[in-house]
Amino acid sequence: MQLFPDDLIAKLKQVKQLVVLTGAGTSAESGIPTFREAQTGLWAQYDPAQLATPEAFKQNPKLVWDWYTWRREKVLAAQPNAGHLALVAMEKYIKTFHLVTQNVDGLHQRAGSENVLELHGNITRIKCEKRQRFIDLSHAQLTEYALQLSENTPPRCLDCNCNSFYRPDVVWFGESLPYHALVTAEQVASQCEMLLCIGTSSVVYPAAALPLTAQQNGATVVEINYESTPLTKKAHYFLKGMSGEILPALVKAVWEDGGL
Ligand code: BJW
Repeated sequence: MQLFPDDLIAKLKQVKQLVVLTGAGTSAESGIPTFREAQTGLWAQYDPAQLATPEAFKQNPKLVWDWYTWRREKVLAAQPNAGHLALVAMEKYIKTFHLVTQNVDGLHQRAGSENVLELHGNITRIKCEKRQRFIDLSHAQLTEYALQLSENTPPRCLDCNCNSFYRPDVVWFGESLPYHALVTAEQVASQCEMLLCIGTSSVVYPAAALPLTAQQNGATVVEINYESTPLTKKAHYFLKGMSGEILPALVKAVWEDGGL
């Protein structure tokens, strides 16, 4: 049985404004490899931080496209895990709840979370390089594009005749984050009473600054991770372990055992 500090339980029972920031570790128990863990199979020889750049796509569009196609297939085959579902439950118990994610897999939304801000885009969408026409590859539209997608890698834009490549609708290193998501995330982080930072290495900015923004504005910062990160020493609480185990236990301990 998981035991949590009594004062943390008491704070969570009272909290009215909560921000949750998630990273790749949140989806690890759904079978999606985290960003920085060793790649497998065909991709073992590549460094993800080298592939997730505009320069890599310019230099070798097929290689980068194929990597994202491989990862997209894993995402579409995956199911939300107990950690995702616990966050759906948590949202119901808290008056103002914002879920900010660095993940591109859409699993929070598929689990049923409603208030999700995606900081780094979504791997199930593609967009053309020039005019940013978006296509959602997880839906029926795919049929229309399937032939072309399979013939050319990467395919070129069909919609606006710009003839540029389609690329994944994700944020690569050196690119700006989606304006609305970032501004809203910074705003809610600066106004919240508590921020939970879950399953992220806390090294990629500006996302890694959100817990610090929250803390500077008086919020309690709780980190959930099975390893320590640059945030660990600064956080008020460090809950060491797997998010798919800790989150359901936390929801049970705070809202489902002791009542509100
Ligand atoms: C578990 C678990 C389980 C496992 N339970 N835990 C300030 C200082 C220094 C540099 C910069 C700065 N500001 C900007 C920069 C540059 C750069 C940056 O941050 N670089 C640093 C790496 C040095 N940032 C940018 O370029 C950003 N753009 C930007 O700021 O524009 C303006 C600008 C540009 C240039 C200079 C200055 C300003 C854009 C960042 C975009 C990041 N994109 C990626 C790829 C997305 C597409 C894709 O997926 O391919 O986003 S990179 C990658 O990292 C991905 C992730 O969302 C992100 C974070 O990864 P995350 O979630 O932390 O995953 P992992 O794998 O690293 O860690 C997993 C963690 O989970 C580990 O801790 C495990 O222990 C844990 N874990 N299983 C609990 N079951």
